[in-house]
Amino acid sequence: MRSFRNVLVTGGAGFIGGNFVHYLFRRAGGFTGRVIVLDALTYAGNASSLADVERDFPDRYAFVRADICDADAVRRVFAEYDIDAVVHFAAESHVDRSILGPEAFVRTNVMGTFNLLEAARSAWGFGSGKPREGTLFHHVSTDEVYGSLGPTGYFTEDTPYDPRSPYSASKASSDHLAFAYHHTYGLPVTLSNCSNNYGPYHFPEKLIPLMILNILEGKPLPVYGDGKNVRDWLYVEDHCDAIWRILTAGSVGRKYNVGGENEVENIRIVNTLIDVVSAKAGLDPEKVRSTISYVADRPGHDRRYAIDCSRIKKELGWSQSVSFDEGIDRTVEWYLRNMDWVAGIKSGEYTKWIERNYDNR
Ligand code: NAD
Ligand code: TDX
Repeated sequence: MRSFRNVLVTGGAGFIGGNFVHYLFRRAGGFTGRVIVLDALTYAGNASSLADVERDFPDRYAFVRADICDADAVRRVFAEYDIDAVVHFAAESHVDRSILGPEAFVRTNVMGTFNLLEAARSAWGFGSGKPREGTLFHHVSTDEVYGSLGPTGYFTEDTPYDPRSPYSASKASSDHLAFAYHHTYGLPVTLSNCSNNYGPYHFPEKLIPLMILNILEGKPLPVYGDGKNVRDWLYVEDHCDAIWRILTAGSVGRKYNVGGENEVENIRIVNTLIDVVSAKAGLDPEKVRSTISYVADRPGHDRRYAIDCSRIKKELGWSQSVSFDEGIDRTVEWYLRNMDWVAGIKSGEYTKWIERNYDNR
């Protein structure tokens, strides 16, 4: 088992990065190191999601507000905190936004990843001098790099890349860069391609939190196209567990697919959420169902994703631990109990709070 002293988590104020930081402190067996979150706090970042970690682990947690595209800032973090592992989540992550404004995706996902890889290579001495031992760069990626499936078949780690949106093309590019740094300079890199996550702290532009909040607020429920596109949903904690296993025991230079083995049509997700939210919030489900609104399809909308995750199961003993019913129940409960978090995100209050509370390095 590898162990690390100073883990740099980029994008730790976002959805999965934030859950991963919680996982490191609360669930990762044997982890006693320090976590340094580096996050630019874009619209999707919310450092208050980590307020409990900051309170409970003041000596083992640090937050740096910085852009991964800022080479000097990233270099300083490697030096100041003596980073020995990177878990790289920071990205522009929403497909619809990538269609409206692709440039930010190329900048952060491609140039930002390049910048981090360069900083790691230089700080750890790969490609020149004597490389430092005991380091690892884990790159977090998506199943969307593989393209779109028809009604049958699965993405394996050997499926050729075929990204079809600016988002997935930028992620595919970052995957190639990460492995190029491994092959060319010997940088110790691991990579994971995961399917759709859901759970706490999910930004309410994505299907599941958007539907939960629209149901509660009595707003229309926008379903793209015929609603029959299929995603493979995984509860976010199970993704965090997969990343932890790769970090500590995965083979360097290897990629791992992670998935829920839980294919669901979008319209079924919407109907399930209508039932669960209505039951918990005392709404009439049939009245809510009448607010479903079929809207214009997403341009280039990938039809189906389905992950074959047998490699990580076989090699690292990982498996999903939270069923879809249980995960949806927990997620809806979380949103009902954390409406202040939602309100903060929507008002931008937390962004202003963080600007008051942290130096802008
Ligand atoms: P998110 O949008 O919720 O969070 C992204 C975080 O990155 C935010 O905190 C944001 O402030 C930060 N960030 C953005 N640009 C930055 C920059 N230039 N410099 C520093 N920080 C920056 O995203 P997420 O859903 O948590 O996804 C995290 C990672 O996981 C992404 O790389 C994404 O591609 C990948 N992924 C996501 C899913 C999913 O279902 N959400 C599935 C598979 C893989
Ligand atoms: O309002 C909506 N109506 C709708 O029908 C929204 C927001 C989405 N959809 C559909 C589009 C997709 O088929 O629901 C499905 C899920 O959409 P998103 O939540 O936007 O996720 P997706 O596009 O599948 O991408 C997600 O999974 C892979 C993440 O956002 C990515 O970051 C991740 O890499």
